[in-house]
Amino acid sequence: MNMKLSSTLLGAITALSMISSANAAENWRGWNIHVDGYPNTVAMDKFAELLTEKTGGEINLQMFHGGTLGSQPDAIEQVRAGALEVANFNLGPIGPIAAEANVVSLPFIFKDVPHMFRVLDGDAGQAISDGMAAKGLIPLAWYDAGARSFYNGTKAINSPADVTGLKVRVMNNDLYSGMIAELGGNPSPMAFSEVYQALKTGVVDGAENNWPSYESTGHFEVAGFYSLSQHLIIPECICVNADSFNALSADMQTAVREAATESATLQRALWADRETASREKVVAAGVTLNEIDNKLPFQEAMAPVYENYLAANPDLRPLVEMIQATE
Ligand code: GTR
Repeated sequence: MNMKLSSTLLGAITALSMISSANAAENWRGWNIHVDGYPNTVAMDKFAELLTEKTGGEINLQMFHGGTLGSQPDAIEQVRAGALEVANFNLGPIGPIAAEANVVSLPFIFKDVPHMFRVLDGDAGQAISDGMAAKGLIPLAWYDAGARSFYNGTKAINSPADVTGLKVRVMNNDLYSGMIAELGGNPSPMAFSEVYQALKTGVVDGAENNWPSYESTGHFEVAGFYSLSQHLIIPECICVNADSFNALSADMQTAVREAATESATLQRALWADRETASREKVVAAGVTLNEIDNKLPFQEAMAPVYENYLAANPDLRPLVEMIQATE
């Protein structure tokens, strides 16, 4: 082959490979509900950065923060349908779609956050992941969302009776509505973005969330009594559309998982700091922090939530028992 021909050939091959790698590059879009500076927002941005780095630019993720692409239940459907590829979701609103994932929404199922992560790292976590994947959402890594407690604008909550008659906002999930009803309250499922206004105008009396969300949303400004019931410890995921993930080569899948794992390590560290900072901030702003000495009455009052759930989903009893038996 003469020099001229071979250099022409080489040029053609180079051009072709450039075209095919340009075709291979994927542009993903990601959803996140939280504001700038929130641990999850920072960690999702890190995930995007790591994705580009670890896939050699084959996957580029553009993040949309602050719930700008829709409410969480909407975004869950969008990721399942492939209209969005990635998101940071709380498992609460995923429960109604993936039955296995709903076990994490049973009140007091986890002893504490480290227990939750031990469960997620074991067989129960695998069963939850498989259940989600079967519904089109693959969890790549788990984020910390601390524990959720009650807050309202008028009084400290010390016992279930204190919730009686209160209208309490919950996330979209019948388990949470049942939980409030068992305490004698009126549950009001509502999108996260609407809660501030609802608290302010008295559409609801109270809500429940972790320290960072109570603070970042400004809910503490309009509902100044925070009572440490810690009745729900719900994990969050970086979730990816199953078809998008499954279509990747094994190497790319590994790169994506590594990026997610590193993002989660960062999120958990940022979370620990933010929990303290948020608590300190709201207390300094005048919030009444109420420790609940005895949480057993709450557990007992919420026990029918388990019974009803297991009666409706008898096949999930082994999973619930596996979680309860995890040290
Ligand atoms: C936050 C969680 C959000 C959302 C929100 C809510 O703690 O991070 O994903 O679920 O609670 O209460 O709607």
